[in-house]
Amino acid sequence: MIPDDAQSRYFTENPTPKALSKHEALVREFVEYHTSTDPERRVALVTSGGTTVPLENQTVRFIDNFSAGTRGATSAEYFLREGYAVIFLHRQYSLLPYSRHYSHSTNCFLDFMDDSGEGGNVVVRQEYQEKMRRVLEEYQYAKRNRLLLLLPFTTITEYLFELRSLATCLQPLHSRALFYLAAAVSDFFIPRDRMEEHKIQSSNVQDGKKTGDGKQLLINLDPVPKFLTTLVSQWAPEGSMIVSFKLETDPSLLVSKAEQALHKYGHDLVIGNLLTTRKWEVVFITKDGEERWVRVPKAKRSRSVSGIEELVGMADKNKRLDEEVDLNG
Ligand code: 9Z3
Repeated sequence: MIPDDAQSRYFTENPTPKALSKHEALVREFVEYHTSTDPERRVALVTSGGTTVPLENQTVRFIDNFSAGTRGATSAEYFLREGYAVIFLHRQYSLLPYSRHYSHSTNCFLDFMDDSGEGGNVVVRQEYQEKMRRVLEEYQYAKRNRLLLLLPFTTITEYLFELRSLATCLQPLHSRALFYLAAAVSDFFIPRDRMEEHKIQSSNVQDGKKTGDGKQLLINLDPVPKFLTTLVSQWAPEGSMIVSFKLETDPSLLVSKAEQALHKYGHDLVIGNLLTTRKWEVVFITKDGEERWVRVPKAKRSRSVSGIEELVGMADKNKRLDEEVDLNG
């Protein structure tokens, strides 16, 4: 399929990210390493976190969204546990696999320690030893075996350039590549040719009717071209699996929007979630028309650090679910 005009223009009219060629080289090397050491190894490209829309080229202000990167970072751990090598394309400073357990603001890592070790040495407190040892073991295993590649982005434009290039770098993997697109992708952006170079000055804003002193800052955003069609038909290796997420706030729209996305882009799976319940329930919309809800039972919600990602993995593999997953939509 030929990319539409908006898409080709997007990549010619917006600047290539500075880190792109370095990231491409890292991904090629990662793919080569895993293909040569284990030809059966599957590789997941997990995208995670929010994408910013800068208002100025020398950016002081930007539009952002809420995503903390929990879904992506948590899911990456489960992919690694299932034997995948993971390329983690994430919003800079959002949550990362493994360290996410100790980086949440309500969960300061210092609270996990005290100075009760020999000679006053700082040690992990007794009650956290077991879990931290398990997390540490998994983290070290991933590091030792070069199973996790961390690549940061910040803006929506960086994200899209990265996605296009990295998908192409995964071509040698054929059906061993999996795309898991959990990043919260902005629908709107300011094209480079309309972006202010320097910090927008309050004295430069236009006359308007509504504000006290008659000034308004009017921001004119363009729609971000829809890239999933091209990812599916051109960038991603043939036979690879592509999973996207659909986020809504209105429950009455979620399923229909997720179904629309699946039909429009023709990929493998859309996982739908609502902003307020995303940690406890998701809906799988599959190619064969199935609508399958996965829920963390109420009693397990507050203490669930692993969260729904663990259940999603189980549901996906059709394992015996018992009372872990409530599948009644
Ligand atoms: C999601 O729906 C993710 O599950 C969340 C995860 C962003 C809700 P957190 O990072 O949140 O755990 O706080 N991602 C949305 C993906 C998205 O923007 N999809 C695009 C769309 O819906 C298409 S790829 O149009």
